[in-house]
Amino acid sequence: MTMTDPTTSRKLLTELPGPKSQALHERRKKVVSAGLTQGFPIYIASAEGAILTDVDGNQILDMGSGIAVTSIGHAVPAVTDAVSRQVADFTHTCFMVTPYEEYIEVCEQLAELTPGDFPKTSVLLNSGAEAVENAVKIARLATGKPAIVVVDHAYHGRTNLTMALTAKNMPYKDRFGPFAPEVYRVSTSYPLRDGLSGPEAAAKTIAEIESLVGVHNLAAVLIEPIQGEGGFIVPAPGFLKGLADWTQSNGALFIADEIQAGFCRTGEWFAVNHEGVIPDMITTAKGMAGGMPLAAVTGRADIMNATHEGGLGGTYGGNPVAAAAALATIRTMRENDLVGKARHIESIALPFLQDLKATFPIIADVRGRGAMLALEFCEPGTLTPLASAAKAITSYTNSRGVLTLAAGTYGNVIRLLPPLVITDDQLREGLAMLAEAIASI
Ligand code: PLZ
Repeated sequence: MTMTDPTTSRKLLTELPGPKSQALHERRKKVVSAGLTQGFPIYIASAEGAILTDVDGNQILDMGSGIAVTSIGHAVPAVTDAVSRQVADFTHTCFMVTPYEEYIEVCEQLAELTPGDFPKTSVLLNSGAEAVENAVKIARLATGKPAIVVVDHAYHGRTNLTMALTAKNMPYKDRFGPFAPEVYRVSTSYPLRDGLSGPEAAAKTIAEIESLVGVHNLAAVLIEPIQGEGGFIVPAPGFLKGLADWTQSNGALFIADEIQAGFCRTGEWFAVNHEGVIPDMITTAKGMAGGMPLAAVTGRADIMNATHEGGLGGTYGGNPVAAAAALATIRTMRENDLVGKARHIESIALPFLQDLKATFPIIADVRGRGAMLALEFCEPGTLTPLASAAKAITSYTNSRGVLTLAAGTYGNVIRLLPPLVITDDQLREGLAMLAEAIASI
C-alpha cells in the first residue's frame, strides 16, 4: 500500500539521498555491475501519480516518468487491477506455444491507433531495442535489400544491432563493437544547428542517401520523429514528410521509432501525426504498458506478413501480464484524454520555458511538443554546448526533490517528461524549481 498523497507535492524529510538510500547504494556496489549508473541514487519504495516516495519517506516530484514510461502516472488503479487479475489467471504460456486473447487485443488497439488507413499487423516484444531489431529484420526480408539508413543524434537501443543504429559513442557504444554492417548514418534536421527549412534539410539528407547508399540497396529509413536521447530535436516542418515521401516512392520503407515520443506524449497518439506522415512500420514501447515491459512493431500487413512462418518470436514477447497492463493503459489514455492533457502541459510549460530563454542567455533553444519539452544550453551567443549547465541543473533540482533528466549528443539538454497526469500545481512547482536551478548557475 502506498502512503503517498498524490495531491500534495514534494516533501523532504532528509537530505537527498537519505540515509536508507545511501545504505542501499553501498550494498549495491558489491553486487550490481558498475556499468549501470543512476540519474540520482534515491531508492524508491512506492509511487503514485507524479510523486515518488523513497525509502526514507521523501516525496519526489517526478518530471522524467522513468524515461517516458509512466505517462499515465504511477500506480494507476486500472493498471494495478488489470495486472493483479491477470497474474491470478495465468502469467505465461508463450504466445508461440498456446496463445491468449490479450495479445490479439493489444494488436487490435495498435492497428486502430497507429496512423494509416490500411490493414496492419503487429508483433509484440519485450523492449524497445528488441522492437527496433525486429523492424529491421522485417524490412530487410520484405524488401530483399540490406541497407538501413539512420540519422545523426539517433538513439535506438543498446543491443548489437541497435548500437549500430544509435549515434552516440559514449556511453552507449564505446569498445562494445564490432557493430552490425549495412547501417548508414546521414544528416537529420536540427533547426538550431543547421538553420535549414524542412524541405532543404530533407533534400540534403536524400542526396546523402543517394550518394552513400543508392536507393536500389535501401531497405528502410529508420528515424525518431522527435529524437529522444539525442536531445528532443524536433525536425523543421516538412522534413519528415519530404523524407518519408521520397523513401516510400523509391521502393523503401519508412520506419518511425515512436518508442519515446509515442502514446500521447507529444499531444498526439504518435509524433508522426503532427506532420501527417504515415510510416510503413512503427516501433512502440515505454508509455504503452504503464510501466510493464512491452514493445511492438506495427506495420502494413503486406510487409509484416512477408516473414516466413516462425520467423518472428521470443519466449516472453507479449507476455499476458504486460498485455493486460497495456490494455488498461490504453483505456486510461482514452478515458482521460491524455492526448489533450499533454497539450495542456505544453500550454503551461512552453511559455514558461520561453520566458526562461528570454532571461538566461545560456539557453540556446526551447523545443519539443506536448509533454516532451527541452532546453538546450550553450555558451551565450554561440552554439558551443554547455554540458556543465545541464549537469548542474539536474543535480540542483534532484537534490531538492524534483527529478529532471539530461539528454543530448553533447549532454547539454534538460528534458522534461512529466507523467501526463501531473497536476497544474505540481507542474508549476517543478518548473519553478528548474528556474531556480538555472538562476543558481
Ligand atoms: N528507441 C527512441 O528512446 C529507449 C534509453 C535509456 P529499450 N530510450 C531510453 C538508456 O540509456 O538505456 C529507446 C528510445 C528509442 C529505442 C529505445 C530502446 O528502448 O526499451 O531501452 O530497449
